[in-house]
Amino acid sequence: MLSLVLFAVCVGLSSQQLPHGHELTQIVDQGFNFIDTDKNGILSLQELSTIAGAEDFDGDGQVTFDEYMKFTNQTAEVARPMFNAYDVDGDGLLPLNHMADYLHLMDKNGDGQVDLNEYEHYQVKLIQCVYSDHGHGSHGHATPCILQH
Ligand SMILES: [Ca+2]
Ligand SMILES: [Ca+2]
Ligand SMILES: [Ca+2]
Repeated sequence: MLSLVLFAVCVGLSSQQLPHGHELTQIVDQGFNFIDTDKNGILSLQELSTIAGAEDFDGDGQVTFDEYMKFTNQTAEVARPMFNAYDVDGDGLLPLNHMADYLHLMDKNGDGQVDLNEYEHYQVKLIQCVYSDHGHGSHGHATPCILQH
């Protein structure tokens, strides 16, 4: 089970057209700055958990697709591929208690925190995977974009 942090990334995506290069990096950086509430250039588990909790509007400990769309303020077309990438078991729910696992995925050097380079590396690859699959005949969870390091 991955998680929910990336939703912040979707904030910069206004259509299904995939930004790339510098433009994509800028969007990813915006997501990083959004999550990094104390602005120390590092994402802690607490910061990731805070953002994930903000998506859970009804406070039931899980983020549904409707909650995800509401948080990212995106259309279903844009939000769905990214939501599906997080929802690896396909039950339509993203539990909030998997943030540590998610941090671990991005934390390449294993210091328990995510710096900008680690975040950029993971998010750019994820976005490219998610949106390059979209519209090419894959349905739902046929091609989950789960990145290991
Ligand atoms: Ca921070
Ligand atoms: Ca919820
Ligand atoms: Ca790290």
